[in-house]
Amino acid sequence: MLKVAAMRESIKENSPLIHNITNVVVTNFTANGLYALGASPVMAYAMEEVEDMAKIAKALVLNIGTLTRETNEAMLAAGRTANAHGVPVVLDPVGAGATPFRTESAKMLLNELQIAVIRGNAGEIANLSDSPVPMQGVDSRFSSENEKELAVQVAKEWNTVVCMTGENDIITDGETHYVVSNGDKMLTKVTGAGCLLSSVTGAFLTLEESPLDAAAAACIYYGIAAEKAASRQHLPGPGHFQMNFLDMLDELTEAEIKTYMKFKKEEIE
Ligand code: ATP
Ligand code: TZP
Ligand code: MG
Ligand code: MG
Repeated sequence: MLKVAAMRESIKENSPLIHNITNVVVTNFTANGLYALGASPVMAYAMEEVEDMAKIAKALVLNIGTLTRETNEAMLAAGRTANAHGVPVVLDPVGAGATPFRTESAKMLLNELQIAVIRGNAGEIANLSDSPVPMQGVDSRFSSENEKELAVQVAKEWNTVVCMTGENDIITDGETHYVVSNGDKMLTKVTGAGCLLSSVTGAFLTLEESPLDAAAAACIYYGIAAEKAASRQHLPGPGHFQMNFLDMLDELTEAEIKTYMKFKKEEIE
């Protein structure tokens, strides 16, 4: 059984440092979301310091949302240091497939680094396979009847865990998969919902769990917090949802997690 509540308690107790090289859109939301969870965020991008920061972090999150040549190089340097020091690395391939620069950067990082978890929407994950699909900027307009097969194929190809999110989240290492059904459509009305989940996944990766279990637990915790935030009375729209959601990332109780968690775990034949 996945010990989601215990994992969250452990994050709160240890307050792990999460080094984010992320995009300019979501920086503040990501930092606040990590604080609400109980982790300690830092954003550091300069070539002069990324290696020093990655060395002391407990997880590194690479997010290509507003990529530049400089941040691309900084991500590679930080990732190499993290790998050398046993610091787990999450890749969020934001908008992979929308432009060649993004696709090539994501594939370069996957080729050069050991990535513990790739967290992306279905379109982004498809664009890391041999069968590219069109993207509308950072949003996925792609859906497939063979979602599980796609996630498994990409996990095997890059030898990593894939966390492919959407209405259902599919998390797989190529041999086992979780399907997590927690979440709320309001998450698609707030920018950075995916990016923050990637950083929250980084926080769960700091524990003594496999990357597969850590990523699944992150999706469950995050999805329940969204459900609770959306079900609060007097919800005029996405603005209030975003605030409620930060509150719920902080407040969620063990009893609520146990009551509302919705997932399946299956071995792949
Ligand atoms: P996109 O840019 O396409 O919105 P993203 O990178 O923001 O992608 P999402 O796939 O939207 O990432 O996932 C972010 C969170 O939103 C995840 O927790 C996921 O479960 C949740 N989510 C996304 N779509 C839905 C939906 N239709 N219903 C419930 N939860 C959803
Ligand atoms: N443009 C570049 S990065 C970004 C936008 C709108 C944020 C994407 O956030 P998410 O979490 O993938 O929806
Ligand atoms: Mg989104
Ligand atoms: Mg995204």
